[in-house]
Amino acid sequence: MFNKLKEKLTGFKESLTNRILEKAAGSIPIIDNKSETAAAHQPAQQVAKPASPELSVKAPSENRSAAAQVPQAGTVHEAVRPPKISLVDKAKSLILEREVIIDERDLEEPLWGLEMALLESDVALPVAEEIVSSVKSSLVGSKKKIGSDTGDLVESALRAALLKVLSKNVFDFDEFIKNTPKPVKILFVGVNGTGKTTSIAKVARYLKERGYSVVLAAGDTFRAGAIEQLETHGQRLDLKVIKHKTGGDPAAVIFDAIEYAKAHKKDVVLADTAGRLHTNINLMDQMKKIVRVTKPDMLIFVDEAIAGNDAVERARLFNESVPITGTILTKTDADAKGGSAISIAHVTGKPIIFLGVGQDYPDLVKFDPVWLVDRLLGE
Ligand SMILES: Nc1nc2c(ncn2[C@@H]2O[C@H](COP(=O)(O)OP(=O)(O)OP(=O)(O)O)[C@@H](O)[C@H]2O)c(=O)[nH]1
Ligand SMILES: [Mg+2]
Repeated sequence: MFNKLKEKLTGFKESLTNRILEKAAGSIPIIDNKSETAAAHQPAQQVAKPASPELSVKAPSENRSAAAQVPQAGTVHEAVRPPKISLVDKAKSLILEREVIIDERDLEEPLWGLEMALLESDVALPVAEEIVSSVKSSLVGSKKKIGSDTGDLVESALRAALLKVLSKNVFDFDEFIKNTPKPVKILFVGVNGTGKTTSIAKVARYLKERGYSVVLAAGDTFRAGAIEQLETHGQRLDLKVIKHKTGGDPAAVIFDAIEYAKAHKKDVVLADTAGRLHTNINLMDQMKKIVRVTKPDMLIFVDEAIAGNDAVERARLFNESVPITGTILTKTDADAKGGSAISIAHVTGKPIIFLGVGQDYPDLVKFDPVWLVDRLLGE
């Protein structure tokens, strides 16, 4: 899940962390490996710098007190010289507990890299810009204590920026079901093959597990085999499926399912619909009619995470046509990029309700920004 984006975010964290360390190190004299080697080969009595590289990595103030422990000139010989250490390691040790002021120039290049990484991962441009600008504003200007926690500093700026974007429009499905008069009517719409019917089955199981009674409405009267597909789920989950014949009026089927639910005191009606492209005016008009006739409490747009920007754009257009309540983003298990998951709620102004994380019934995760950010940042 989101592996490519995860790698890119790790790359950003590392490049910015190193940059901050380099900056902090820049103000401190570093004895490089060449001069050390040269010094070690000088006659012992000419060695002016501390003879041990171990001492050379300490901060100047510490060096003064450490000077007392320096072996006297003439006692250094090759056999006891510790192994060479890299400049970066030296820098890290030198700047432990120091403070550095991070300015815009330090961030320019890594933030440009971050924006590119987000865009390549199908994060929508305004969302990528918002993430970059939040990271920037949380890092620029302030004095930061630099030490072993420099990586944490960058990570928490990134975490806060992602959480800010993802926490807009959060929606509690369980609370909504609990507080809505029964039967709660939920209509699932979206383009072909994105996982509408599978998501209905997953949500039905989710609701059953929480003690609700569920009726399924076979509102995809268009695609051959669609009614049978829903019936199979109904049998497996032991649920009533209300159906008409293929080619029938979907609004009428769903209306009947609602009537059935009212008569039998069922809690929730989950209504399937045929896949439709947002560009097909007739099918979009048909969807509007279904909404007009059945008055759903929730209109869930279902799309697949792997469609990236396309999924975000389709969500935007469906929402313009008939206001959606939110999205179920499926196939996140197969999505390396993660961009649609980051962008879709921001672009539509409507929440992600669930994520589909596999093909089985339990593979449904109630959307939680912290859960997603933990995955994006590789925890
Ligand atoms: N890996 C994975 N596959 C999924 C997920 N959700 C659905 N699928 C698969 O996607 C395929 C299409 O699922 P359907 O539920 O039939 O999709 P649909 O939107 O109802 O399709 P149409 O009715 O033809 O428009 C099936 O093979 C599902 O198993 C998911 O979260 N992860
Ligand atoms: Mg279907």
